[in-house]
Amino acid sequence: MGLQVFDIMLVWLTLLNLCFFPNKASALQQNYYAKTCPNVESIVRGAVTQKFKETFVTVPGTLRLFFHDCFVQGCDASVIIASTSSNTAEKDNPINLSLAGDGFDTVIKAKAAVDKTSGCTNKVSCADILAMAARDVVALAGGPSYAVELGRLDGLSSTSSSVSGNLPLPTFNLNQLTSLFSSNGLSQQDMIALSAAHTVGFSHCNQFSNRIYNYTAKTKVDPTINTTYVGELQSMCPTNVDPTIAINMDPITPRKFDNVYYQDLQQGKGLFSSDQILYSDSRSRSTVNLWASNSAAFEKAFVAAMTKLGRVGVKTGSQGNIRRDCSVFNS
Ligand code: HEM
Ligand SMILES: *[C@@H]1O[C@H](CO)[C@@H](O)[C@H](O)[C@H]1NC(C)=O
Ligand SMILES: *[C@@H]1O[C@H](CO)[C@@H](O)[C@H](O)[C@H]1NC(C)=O
Ligand SMILES: CC(=O)N[C@H]1CO[C@H](CO)[C@@H](O)[C@@H]1O
Repeated sequence: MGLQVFDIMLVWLTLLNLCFFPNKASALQQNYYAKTCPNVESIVRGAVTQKFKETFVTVPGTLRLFFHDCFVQGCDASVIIASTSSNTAEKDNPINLSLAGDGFDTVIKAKAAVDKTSGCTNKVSCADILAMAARDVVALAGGPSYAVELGRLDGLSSTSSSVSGNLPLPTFNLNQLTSLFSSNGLSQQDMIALSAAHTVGFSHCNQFSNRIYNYTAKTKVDPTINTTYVGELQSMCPTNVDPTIAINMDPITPRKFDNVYYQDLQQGKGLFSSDQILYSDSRSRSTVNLWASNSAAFEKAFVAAMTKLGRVGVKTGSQGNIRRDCSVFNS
């Protein structure tokens, strides 16, 4: 009898929760497409694997695209929208500059593979395809795999102006990083875990050149950088460097999704101030040390953080739709 009362209360609490927090985790579920497109995950994985065989760049490209999507107006594929003569879209904000074309292409190709499957046409959102693809590229590069929550709709707006202030800068310190992630419902631990995405991919020299040439008026080189690494960075990125040159962010295992990112930080080989600060600041150092030595603990934290990232600002009901073309709003 007591149990039944408890059960009824639980149902009520769940319903109340759904009413008041419609965009929280409850909006998403793992088997969201079980009835409409049951094989969606293997279709997306197939397309992403094909792209991965063509170019490794799909790994960092797709992972970063997911992050930039979620932090600007939520995970709603607004980052994929192309600009038109009357609208400058998110992707054309200068901070994107390096969003790799291969990330966009991965989503477009996976969407095409889904849409050509009978029954699935126009049933799966671009936002969900990006969330699945981000999960798949991590696994393809040797990182953890995990069940991805689905049920996002595609957003109805995308503006360059909405980007400003919503993405972290490589010069951020721990307080700035923590507060930006916190405004998206992510903890400092989540932030430290997600930063390990920099275990793959590239950065343009201008993103960190101040650290190796012009740190402060008095100190040319950031004293937290490993002296051997400074020399390597200076030779890869000379002062008059072609601005299109990009270098590996993880100097040790650039094509493997692993916890070597944290070992890099222990040796002063974090590329950005925002990376190295995670070790320099005593408040986050113990987490870096733990994950540098314990890959399983890191992977667990990364999966939890990616799942939370995937819940940011999710659109449901009249807030969105399922785009036919991921780069264009439905007309
Ligand atoms: C913590 C704060 C973060 C800052 C300040 C930051 C900043 C940057 C910058 C400046 C670049 C280099 C862009 C370029 O010059 O090409 C970059 C690359 C990248 N970021 Fe982050 N990022 C952060 C967090 C994240 C997160 C949370 C993810 C994903 C979960 C992520 C994924 C990536 C990836 C994969 C690349 C490589 C892109 C490529 O090779 O195409 N970053 N990031
Ligand atoms: C170094 O930075 C200062 C201000 O931060 C700037 O005025 C100066 O032009 C920079 N020098 C070089 C060589 O980039
Ligand atoms: C700097 O890097 C070198 C070689 O890559 C490494 O042997 C050394 O331990 C590092 N220094 C510090 C302080 O971690
Ligand atoms: C991939 C992409 O869309 N890059 C754009 C980012 O923003 C810069 C500056 O506005 C554009 O020139 C790029 O084309």
